[in-house]
Amino acid sequence: MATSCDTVVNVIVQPLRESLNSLGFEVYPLKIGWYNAVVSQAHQLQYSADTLALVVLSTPSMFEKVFLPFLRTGCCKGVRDPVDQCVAQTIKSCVSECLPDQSVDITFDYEMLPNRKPKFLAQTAAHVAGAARYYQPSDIQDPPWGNKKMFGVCIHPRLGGWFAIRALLVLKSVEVGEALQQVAPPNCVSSRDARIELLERFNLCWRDWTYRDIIPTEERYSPQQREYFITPPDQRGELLRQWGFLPEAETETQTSTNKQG
Ligand code: B12
Repeated sequence: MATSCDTVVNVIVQPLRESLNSLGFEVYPLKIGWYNAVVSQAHQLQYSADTLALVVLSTPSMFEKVFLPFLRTGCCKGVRDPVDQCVAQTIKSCVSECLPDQSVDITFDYEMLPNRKPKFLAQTAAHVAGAARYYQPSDIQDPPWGNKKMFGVCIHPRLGGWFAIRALLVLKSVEVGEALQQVAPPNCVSSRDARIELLERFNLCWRDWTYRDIIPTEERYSPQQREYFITPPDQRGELLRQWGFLPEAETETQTSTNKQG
């Protein structure tokens, strides 16, 4: 089905966007071809270049709007990572409600291929969709860290680093052709010095979260959300018990990754 941008955005994407926005998520459209144009062969997504995809970000309010209510339902018992579980459940249910007639492949940030590569590169997807600019070490000439391996980081124009990239939705039978125009993500960390500072914070002291405040932001994680993500994953079950979301003797909730939001 070849569709004009207006039709796709208004008729297909808008209901999903509104529904996820109300729950603390943001949704940005992209074409698979934009993503495949920049990643290496090993990371190519096997869809035609004009296929419509959506990248989904969680914003700070997701914690209060969706995660705390999810915990109150008692669904976190025995779950490996309660946030991942909650996000997956929310996105899947919004997709089936808002896109009932579409065939949608949903991939989450934590999903890996058998060769242990991520199923999609979340930062690249966010950048090509215009959601958050991906600052990569390769953008900086003669970096002060020399040949040391450094990871890149996305910065959102309104949220700085206070967000996570959660999922890629591919609408397999929607081709958008020339109608969907690519928008560059705002370049909010523009000077070389600021970019060096950003990458150093993200790589050398990411646990203090100062990379998230590299620019002034409209929203941040609440004290309760910070407490949750700052707690090492293997101790989050105990924290949920203290908060009253798990019964006293329960030991089932185990999280094995070292993941924050
Ligand atoms: C594996 C992984 C890790 C590994 C390795 C990191 C890495 N970047 O390789 C480890 C465990 C170290 C890690 C740590 C952290 N991670 Co991590 N991690 C991931 C994960 C699952 C995959 C990343 C990956 O393997 N990349 C592979 C490499 C090869 O990709 P790449 O370097 O970007 O290379 C590609 C681009 O350069 C692209 N490309 C080439 N040319 C061009 C040109 C342009 C213009 C563009 C856009 C792209 C592009 O092509 C290359 C591939 O061919 C992602 C989620 C995901 N599914 O993407 C989260 C993710 C990157 N992690 C994230 C975070 C927050 C962290 C931590 C802070 C911990 C945490 N979760 O709180 C730490 C910080 C890093 C540190 N100092 O240790 C966030 C980053 C958010 C952001 N704002 O950018 C992500 C996106 C998860 C999320 N849900 O939001 N992580």
